[in-house]
Amino acid sequence: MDINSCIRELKISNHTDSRGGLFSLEIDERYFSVLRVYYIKKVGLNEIRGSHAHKTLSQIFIPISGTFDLIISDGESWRNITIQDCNIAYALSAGFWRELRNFSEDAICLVLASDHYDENDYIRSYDEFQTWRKNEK
Ligand code: T46
Repeated sequence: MDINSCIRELKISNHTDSRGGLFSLEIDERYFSVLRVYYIKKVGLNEIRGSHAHKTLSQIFIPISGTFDLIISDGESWRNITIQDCNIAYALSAGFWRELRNFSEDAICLVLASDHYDENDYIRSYDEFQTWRKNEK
């Protein structure tokens, strides 16, 4: 899989009415089962979350509020997606480097993960990630 197809946009449905906001996302269980949920919020100015790759974990990033950048690498090229539309979620496949940067003060990112937490699934050095990618090909 290449850097252009590793991210899929998923439409979040907006059911907002006079009572307030309600947003939903239907997940196709043939492609993704949710085994864990976590969220990131109150990230300080210039702080970076992520900066690692996952060997097998797939994730769906759901922007709840605010803006931030999702930066992806395949070990050679980089892609920057500025997330500012709370009506789109992003499904990221395993095997890609990710960094989350430039969080606005009000940014909240909900993440659905395809597996339980496992530190062995992380590659936390970019050099190691590049070597791992080459061996995976
Ligand atoms: C990812 C980016 C976007 C747990 O114990 N359980 C969990 O489910 C998670 C996500 C983390 N932790 C512990 C492990 C560390 O001791 O929380 C601590 C901070 O985790 P980490 O440094 O991995 O946090 P981020 O924000 O750099 O990365 C997280 C996810 O770990 C990662 O999968 O893609 O968000």
